[in-house]
Amino acid sequence: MSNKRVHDAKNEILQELTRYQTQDFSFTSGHILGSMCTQPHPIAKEAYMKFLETNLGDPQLFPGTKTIEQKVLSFLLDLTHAPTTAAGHIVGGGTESNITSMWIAKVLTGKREIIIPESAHFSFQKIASLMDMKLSSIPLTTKFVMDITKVKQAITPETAAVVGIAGSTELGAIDPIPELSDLCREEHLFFHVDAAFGGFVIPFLKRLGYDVVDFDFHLPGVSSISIDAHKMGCAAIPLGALLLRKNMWLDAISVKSNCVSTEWQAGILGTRSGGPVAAAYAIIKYLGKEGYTNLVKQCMETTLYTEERIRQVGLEVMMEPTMNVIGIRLSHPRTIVEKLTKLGWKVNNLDRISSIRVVIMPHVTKPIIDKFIPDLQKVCQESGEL
Ligand code: 0PR
Repeated sequence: MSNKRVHDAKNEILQELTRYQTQDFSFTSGHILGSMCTQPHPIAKEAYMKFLETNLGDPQLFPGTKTIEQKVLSFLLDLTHAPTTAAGHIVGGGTESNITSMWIAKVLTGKREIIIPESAHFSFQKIASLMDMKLSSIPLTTKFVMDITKVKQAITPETAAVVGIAGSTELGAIDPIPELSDLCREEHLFFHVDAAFGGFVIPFLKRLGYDVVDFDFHLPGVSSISIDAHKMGCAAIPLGALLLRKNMWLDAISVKSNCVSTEWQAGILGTRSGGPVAAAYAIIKYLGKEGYTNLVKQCMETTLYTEERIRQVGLEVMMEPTMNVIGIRLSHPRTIVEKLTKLGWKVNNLDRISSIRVVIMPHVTKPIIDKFIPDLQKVCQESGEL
């Protein structure tokens, strides 16, 4: 092909891609109020592109990228007060972390029952189906957290693990992790904390002086933690980690690997891009704990402002926000979501608890909320919610 024809073909393909891309919502629009992800920071984007060809499934081919992976894990282990015996595994996100953790619990205990709160992320449904495990779903208290007395009653000789959530998908609620930790310690049970969202929020809320529940390895009964950098960590998708109290538990999910440069490979995936790991490292290093504290401060202030504005128009919030997630109580949430979508706003329908969810990520600012509230008020008046 001539240079001109190559150039034209390239342009045509890129134009086609742009046509598809314009159908997508973009975080820059400021209208995405229902996502637990945000626009990756420019430094994360640049780092991602730089490591596009790397494969963490073959660490001897990419030892430099492997070192970056260890550095990301070290930051996360430090953030969660992990003991020196701890280790971590980089995964694609909360779903993969939760699956991997329950895989470990199943192998270590040889048992199949998992005790989860009613508010658990739907990844546990996948776990039950994939690994032939049985879920025992615990009702919530009026504060939308796991009822500890019901957890005690649900423990059986077949219990493989108990799961608590530090930042629930629906409302950002934090289960009574310290009490669950004590209980699991007494009963010698594997205790997994799903902090996919809250893991990058709670440590910084604590630094800011907010009174939040402990959730991490400080608590001796916590066995493993899911934490996602592609949510409040502002890294690029996909980047999560499963953190484990004991590094030897990685053996439970390792197999002998032929052809690649390591003898053993841990986890679900084989080939894994180093791009997201480099992106996560870049943003972690760039922001540091100080930078994340400022981000969380900003998100929390906007959350409290939003809560106030919601109450002012006469609507009710599901609970006082613990973190940057707000549930708004409605009789017909689906109708409101549809009407808001027509006005260009993306919020989530929480049919299960008759409400809608707004997540105040770093791209959601007070001026955006000032535009959103009148539209919310209008659609609620039209629909008889107000
Ligand atoms: N655990 C918790 C507590 C979660 O909230 C989520 C996802 C997961 C695990 C699973 O994480 P991955 O989706 O990374 O595997 N919660 C988000 C939610 O349902 C996922 C999400 C994010 C959905 C951005 C939409 C979106 O635009 O809201």
